[in-house]
Amino acid sequence: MEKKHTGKFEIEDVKQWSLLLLPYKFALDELKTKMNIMAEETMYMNDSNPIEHIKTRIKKVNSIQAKLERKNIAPTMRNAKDYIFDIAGMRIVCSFITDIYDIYARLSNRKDIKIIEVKDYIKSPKSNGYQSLHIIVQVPVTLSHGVEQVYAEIQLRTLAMDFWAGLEHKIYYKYDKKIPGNLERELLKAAQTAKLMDEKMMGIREEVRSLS
Ligand code: 0O2
Repeated sequence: MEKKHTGKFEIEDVKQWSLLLLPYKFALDELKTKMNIMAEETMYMNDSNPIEHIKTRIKKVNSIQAKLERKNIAPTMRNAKDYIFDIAGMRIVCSFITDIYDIYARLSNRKDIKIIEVKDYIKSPKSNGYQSLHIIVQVPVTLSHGVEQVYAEIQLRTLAMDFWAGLEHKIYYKYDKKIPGNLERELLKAAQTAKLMDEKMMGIREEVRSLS
């Protein structure tokens, strides 16, 4: 009898969380369209695409709850909405660092996207070497009951930064979040190499541009 009740409660719970997550999916759909229009327009005007690829994800319910608990906040749906700003996540990968800041400047000038917070891990990389530009935005989403302002996190990084972050992420989980010291040092060196590579590639592009 008790088991049946628990089961029913869980289904209701899952339904409620799915409902909560729906506007975040719509916010990502809106953002994706806006970014694709921006990239296509740039292609026509400058003959180069600032975006290599875009990935989106909705944070899993257990990750949302774990993040709230890490912040010492009760893992409720209300708190998820009020305190977790990266439920909707978009990762934009560019070839060059200048493209990242161009996209950021364009986002800042838009009336339909509100910039809430910026963390520049390119100018100030994390101690492990992690680099990316993180922007928390609010996007209006029109629903049947009206317009909802939905938070999303946009991460902008180069191909080299993305390559590094992808490997570091795998190693981090392989070693259960405790990367051995020698690998940490190797990763830091790799991050510095990625930074040099990004600077070199940018220099080459500028040289080619100045010749044409
Ligand atoms: P997932 O699965 O990628 O979403 P805050 O909200 O400020 O209290 P938060 O969210 O940790 O704290 O802030 P921050 O620094 O903006 O980092 C959030 C996301 O950036 C992470 O999301 C990662 O995607 C990425 N990130 C940050 N630091 C690192 C790092 O050292 N290595 C790698 N590979 N990625 C990093 P999640 O939620 O951890 O995971």
